[in-house]
Amino acid sequence: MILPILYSFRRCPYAMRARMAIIRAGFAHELREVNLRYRPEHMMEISPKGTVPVLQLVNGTVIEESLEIMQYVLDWQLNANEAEWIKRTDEEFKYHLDRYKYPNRYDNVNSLEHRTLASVFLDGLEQHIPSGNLSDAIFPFVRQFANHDRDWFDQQEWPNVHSWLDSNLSSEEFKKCMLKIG
Ligand SMILES: N[C@@H](CCC(=O)N[C@@H](CS)C(=O)NCC(=O)O)C(=O)O
Repeated sequence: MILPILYSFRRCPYAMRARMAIIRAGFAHELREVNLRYRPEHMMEISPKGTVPVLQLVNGTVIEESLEIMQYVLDWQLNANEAEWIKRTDEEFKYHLDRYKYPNRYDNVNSLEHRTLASVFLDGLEQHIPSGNLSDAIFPFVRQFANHDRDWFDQQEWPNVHSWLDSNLSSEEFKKCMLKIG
């Protein structure tokens, strides 16, 4: 049987949100794990920008943005609040997360300053814990932030964020999302 193809990378937060949506929707597909150093020829043909996730439907349509994959498989129309939180996640939070985690990849970056700036986002999230699809779109990024220095993260006064993240990480769906293939 020919199935839609999902090119993915297990630890990529964008790919995780797409896989979570696919699991929730029960969307039948063929999962292809990608080594980002040696991207498959077919993936580069259908999506030359070279990022994961990429979903190719059976009719040949290619969806190459994680949020669009979520929206397609879940038939999800974002409301204004969801759109705003996703924008903040993908732009503001991700920007500071990358500089917190990988300061050496940038010029003149102080990792801890970016941890503080990323924390502003988490202070906001603490007051507005997301649910449903929105939660799936955000938590893989917060997971990455938390894992970078778990001791520090655990000491922060974000009780709602901590329990929200824990329940996402221990869910059956997330375990399925992180299963190793091949
Ligand atoms: N806006 C894209 C971003 C995807 C993205 O940047 N994925 C990373 C992996 S976490 C990637 O493929 N990086 C490879 C590269 O940029 O060369 C989306 O939402 O799907």
